Amino acid sequence: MSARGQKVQQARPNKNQLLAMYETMLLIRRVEETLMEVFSAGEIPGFLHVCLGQEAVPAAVAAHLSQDDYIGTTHRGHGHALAKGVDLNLFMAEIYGRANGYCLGRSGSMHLADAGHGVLGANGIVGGGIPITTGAAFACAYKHPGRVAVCFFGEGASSQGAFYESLNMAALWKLPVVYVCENNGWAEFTPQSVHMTVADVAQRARAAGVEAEVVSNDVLAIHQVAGRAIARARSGEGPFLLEVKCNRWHGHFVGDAQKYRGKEAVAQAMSDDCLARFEQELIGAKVLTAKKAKELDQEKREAVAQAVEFARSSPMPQPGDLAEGLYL
Ligand SMILES: Cc1ncc(C[n+]2csc(CCOP(=O)(O)OP(=O)(O)O)c2C)c(N)n1
Repeated sequence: MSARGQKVQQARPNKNQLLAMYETMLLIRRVEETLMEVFSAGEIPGFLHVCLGQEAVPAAVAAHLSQDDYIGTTHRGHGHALAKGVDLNLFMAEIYGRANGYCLGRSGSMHLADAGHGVLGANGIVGGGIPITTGAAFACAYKHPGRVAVCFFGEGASSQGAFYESLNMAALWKLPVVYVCENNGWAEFTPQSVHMTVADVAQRARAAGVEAEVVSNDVLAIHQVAGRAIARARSGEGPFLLEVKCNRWHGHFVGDAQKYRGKEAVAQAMSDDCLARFEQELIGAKVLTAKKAKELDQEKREAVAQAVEFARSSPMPQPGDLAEGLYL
């Protein structure tokens, strides 16, 4: 319901919006595949967590956001930042730890942030983004009515105390925040059944007085519920939690062979391909042709290859610049 008591209707996406979501998913897919490759070849320091198989969530949710809305994200946050519109070259340079990356090469993958696109930051602390994004929602309500904050996290993060504290406060103060839980069934090497007593994170949200809904890993289903949730939040009706049941295709981090998961279970997870499904739907609906899909794929591959070249040829940070950007 809107502030005036009318039910908020979510318009179906038009052809351009459908194609834009498809392109976002395709870009995320090609970026993550490439990052797996170059990380495995030893080109990138630190740890890397990819979101292959989960591309529908960032694409569908960010389709409702504008540049000055905020997002908070996680260690598995590349897709969220890309969907929010960050520059691919500066993104790649940051992941490579280069001086011209978004955070001068100091954050890498797990703390990548870009204030210009409202990306409050990835976070190596599980659940750490939840209170930060809730705080940004308070700032929206206080200083910029009409703006929203969206917080992405995994089901593992919902067992952190900060999750309950944040949702309680958001419900109490009707903050314009949408919590998006990508429930891929695994927290590192632990299946959900071992660390949670409830099937749905949505149950936890409702206990805090936050409305919640569970959807499958389907880009249009996510787009519809996210649209309603974000419109409600914008009009002052308070927080919402959207839980997407999805699958983690690969190990927790790049290099984790996930021996703790049977081959059949992995194959089963990988059969849930949100991008391939969406592509077939778009072709069936005559929004896309197989030829156009190939062209777009080539375009994304070239853009990613060019960003990798940009990052490789970018300068390393210098020790003497360490204090640059700090408040002293
Ligand atoms: C406070 C904290 N505890 C533990 C860890 C180690 N850790 C890193 S990722 C992770 C699991 C996160 O699972 P989930 O929130 O479901 O996200 P996913 O990895 O599935 O995307 C854990 C326990 C951490 N980084 N921070």
